[in-house]
Amino acid sequence: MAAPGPALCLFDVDGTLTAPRQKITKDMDCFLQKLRQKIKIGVVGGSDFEKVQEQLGDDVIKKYDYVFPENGLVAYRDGKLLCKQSIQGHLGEALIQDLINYCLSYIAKIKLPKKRGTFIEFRNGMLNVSPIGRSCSQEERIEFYELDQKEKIRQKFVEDLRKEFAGKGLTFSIGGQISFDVFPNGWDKRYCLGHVEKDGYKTIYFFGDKTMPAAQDKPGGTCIRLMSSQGGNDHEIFTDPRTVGYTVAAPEDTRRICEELFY
Ligand code: M1P
Repeated sequence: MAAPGPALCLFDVDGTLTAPRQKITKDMDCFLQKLRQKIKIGVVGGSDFEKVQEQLGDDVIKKYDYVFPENGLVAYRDGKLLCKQSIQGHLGEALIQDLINYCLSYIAKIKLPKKRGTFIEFRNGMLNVSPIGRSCSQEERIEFYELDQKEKIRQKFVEDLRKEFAGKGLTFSIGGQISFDVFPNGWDKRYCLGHVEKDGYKTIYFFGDKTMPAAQDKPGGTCIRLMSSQGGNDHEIFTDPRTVGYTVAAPEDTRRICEELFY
């Protein structure tokens, strides 16, 4: 049963509202719009705004009270842009270039069954790094993901980066299937809570699929989050005292829990 008072439901996207990097189903879309008649709803994803739109619809900012791409480093409320962070402004050009150059040369040295294009996606508040390249097909994506689970390609890559960039205040976060995100420490999904705090919610529910800890955090230093079978980029917001967290296994699970809580 939901707690009394004004409440907000915040949902992760991949694995929580949709299959990874896929469009939301009609059923789930309708369900969320009905839920919105009872409670405010928002989404917080690691992906950038274009990908959130691809998955949740071009009119996503009209369908959700809050839309937080890139962990909330880009933020929309009530259909309007609230803010956009700048990673280059925060880290400075020298560090950004060292990071990009290092990643590109690391990728150049590894042999994979397939390599495609867009190895680094420069976003507003983060860099997204993909050893296979973001322009791979869906089949190539799954092939890489299965290989990565066996050979820990991304895990080894972020372990290496962690050593190389120790003390630079960077987080390396594996949240999806073919890539990892790099951003300043603290710019994880908790970042979006700063935008909703002042709106006076008594309860902020959070639903995510990658909520398990997988962390080796070094205060003030480099933070690395390694993906265990379920660990990943929802962990910090899930355990934050400002949220009531729910772990889900798939969109159907999200729906079931919402029905139990709000109907
Ligand atoms: O939302 C989780 C992740 O989704 C994508 O990951 P991938 O393409 O590797 O499956 C990316 O947009 C990533 O930034 C994001 O964290």
